[in-house]
Amino acid sequence: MPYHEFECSQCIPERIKHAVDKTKNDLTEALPLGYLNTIPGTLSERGCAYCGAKHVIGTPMKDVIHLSHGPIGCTYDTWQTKRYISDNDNFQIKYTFASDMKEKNIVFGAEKVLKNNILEAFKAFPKIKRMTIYQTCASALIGDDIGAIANEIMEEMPDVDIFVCNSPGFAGPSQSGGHHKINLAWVNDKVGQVEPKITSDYVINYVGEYNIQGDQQVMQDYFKRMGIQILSTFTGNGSYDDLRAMHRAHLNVLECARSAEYICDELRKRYGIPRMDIDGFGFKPLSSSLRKIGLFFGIEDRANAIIEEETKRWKPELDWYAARLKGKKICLWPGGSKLWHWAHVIHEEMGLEVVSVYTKFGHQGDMEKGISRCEAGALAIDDPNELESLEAMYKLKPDLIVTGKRPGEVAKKIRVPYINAHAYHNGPYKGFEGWVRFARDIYNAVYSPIHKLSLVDISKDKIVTDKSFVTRQ
Ligand code: CFM
Repeated sequence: MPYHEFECSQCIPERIKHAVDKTKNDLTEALPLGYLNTIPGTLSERGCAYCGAKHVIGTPMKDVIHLSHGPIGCTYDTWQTKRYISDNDNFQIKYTFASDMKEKNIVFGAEKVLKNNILEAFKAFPKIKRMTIYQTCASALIGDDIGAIANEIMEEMPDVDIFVCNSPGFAGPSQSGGHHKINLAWVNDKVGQVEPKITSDYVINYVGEYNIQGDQQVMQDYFKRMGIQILSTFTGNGSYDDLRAMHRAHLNVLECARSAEYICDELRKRYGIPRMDIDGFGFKPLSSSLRKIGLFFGIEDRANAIIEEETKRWKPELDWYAARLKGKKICLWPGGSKLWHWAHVIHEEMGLEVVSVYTKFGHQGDMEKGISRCEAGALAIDDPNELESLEAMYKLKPDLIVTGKRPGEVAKKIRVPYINAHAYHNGPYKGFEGWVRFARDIYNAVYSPIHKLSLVDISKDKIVTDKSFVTRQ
């Protein structure tokens, strides 16, 4: 039965076209609406455009003081919820900086406060000479000129460089608006300022890769073994000055197109650097990605050698998990592009049945790719709220969902195990080894006995309340 035909006394009429199932024949009915403003009152799971700019793309840069110009809550609420690690002792994860705007700053302006904060931060960390500053709703609404302050500081302190990102929370329907803004700001303001040392005939920017629990480092290892120089990574484990040299790469290798296709397209237009979309998740997509890069540079043999070696090493482990996961029902509920990176390959290589896909902020094209890659009958939802995801779980009875912390915690209460799609559990999940780690986390989640401790069991025909375990009271 299609989702919108479920009996739902609280259904919001505008939401009906945001959920469809894959068996719809009429093409105009086959895709949920996507990337529209959230309907007020639906309690969306989305993040804001400030969060998309700062937290997804800006802050994985490793050798930088990342400062928010706004109330303390904006930076606190975007701090340490994702694990974008780095090889410089995780400076960018350990510290967060904010100008801590208060009511009086809203009335009288906060430019002086900001300037003092910048000086204080550089004084506290004298080895760090690079800074990013993020506008928030509060500082945008009162019109503080962050760019002017940054220029003043750079004149006073010639050894520092500051990047300003004007992407307040309201600059788009979701975090995706912030991705767009920071992509363009970086290419406009910073690319072309540093001349890199070229050490190979094969030079790439690795783009749309955020080093969640080490994804970038796994992939970097393959590229290095192929003799490829990674000029910069945008932005996981990436260095500020390397990213100012992006204009010198021969090829942009793009992982997450949702968040970073904009900068690739600009680099193609302005500097003639081609864009190649790749996929580091799953043995087959990863193998063809490495081969594709090899083909581009005429070093396909090097790619093949790595694929052969890694497959031999890791495939037996993957198959062990796949045999035990076969037929288990999974909901893939990430934010944007992971939905279509995972939908087909998790079925083909781990044997799982994808019964639902959703995206918090993906554009219509992301959903189109996602839905085309999963099984008939799968339920597709755009920008769901908590009630909708609960209803979907009751109806579909998945063995597992892969999603964020908020829906994940709700799922646990009704005996549905969850894996964190955004920060991972025991990642990295990219690379051959990473894909096996993902399978292992899924296996551990599906078979863990802990879920029986929940009060609600949705695996029964009716929702039952089993209180037998609370007899200690
Ligand atoms: Fe790209 Fe991402 Fe994603 Fe994304 Fe994200 Fe993320 Fe995600 Mo969380 S950049 S679109 S805004 S792959 S933070 S690393 S996991 S929602 S599916």
